[in-house]
Amino acid sequence: MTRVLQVGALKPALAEQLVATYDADVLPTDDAARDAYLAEHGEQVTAVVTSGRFGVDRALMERLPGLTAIVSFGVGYDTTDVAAAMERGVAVSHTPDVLTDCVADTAVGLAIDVMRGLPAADRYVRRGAWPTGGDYPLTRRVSGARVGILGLGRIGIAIAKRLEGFGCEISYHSRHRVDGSPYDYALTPVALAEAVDLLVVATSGGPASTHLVDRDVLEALGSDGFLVNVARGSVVDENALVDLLLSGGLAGAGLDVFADEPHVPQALLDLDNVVLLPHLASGTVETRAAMVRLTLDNLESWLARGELLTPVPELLASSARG
Ligand code: 8YV
Repeated sequence: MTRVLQVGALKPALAEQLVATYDADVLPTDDAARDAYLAEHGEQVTAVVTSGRFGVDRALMERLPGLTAIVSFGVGYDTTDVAAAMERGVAVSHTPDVLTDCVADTAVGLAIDVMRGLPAADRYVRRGAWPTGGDYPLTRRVSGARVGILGLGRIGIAIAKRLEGFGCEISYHSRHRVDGSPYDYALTPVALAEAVDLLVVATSGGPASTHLVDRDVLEALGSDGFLVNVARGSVVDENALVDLLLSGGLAGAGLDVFADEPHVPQALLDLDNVVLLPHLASGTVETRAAMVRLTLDNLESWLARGELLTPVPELLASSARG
């Protein structure tokens, strides 16, 4: 018997298909109703569909002893406890590749916006400041800038390729040096930040990368340096970021992600040299449709053949070892 459970709010197109095809349940959000659902049906649930925003933690897995797979929408899956899933033999999938281009496009957009001050200049025109204020202050050149990519995975590479087209000099830091990469490898995030004008964060989230961009890294980037983050808010020490932006220790930041979404620190809202986006990097009609499709295809393939199309890397690594 298959019982599919939706955990967290999902795109309507995905949620509707889950009901139409699998007669899926939705885990209630109210604590008492959730508890009652799990007590009554938890043992029958065989597959969970969720997203990177919600995920499945260890405590929820314990309430789902018959669970065989967690199918997650989004490339990032730091909200799902993959170690707990692996201990239980629960498979986990995500939706890589289909969103790479749009996320990379957004990173480049943020870089241009923040370095050239485009949103701030737009505000200048709109508030009628141009006729009296005259020429807008000079901004910083993107073409030819030295760019550091933190996390040279699929998305990091796509960002680097785009910025190569701008004549940028690319270097990177990743957990491991990437074989055959044409870009210079920096041994540490601090060394990378010291060497560049723009640091782009494109690493995956989760405990291993929490505050990888700490105060030291931001200080190394310095008062002429810019930060762009399209990864996870948890990767950057947001308090240190705010301090340095306020004190002039950093030139500016373009952020699609925050430590406590959807809440953005007031200090950031008050600054003119930051560009703030509501976690929209993959949010195009085309890419979201492809993400919905890949999520459904993973579920279908798991239920029909016991195979995930795009398992998370930890699972791939353990099957390669085993
Ligand atoms: C998703 C994202 O919209 O894929 C990711 O990791 O951050 C976004 O593209 C989000 O995860 C959905 O919850």
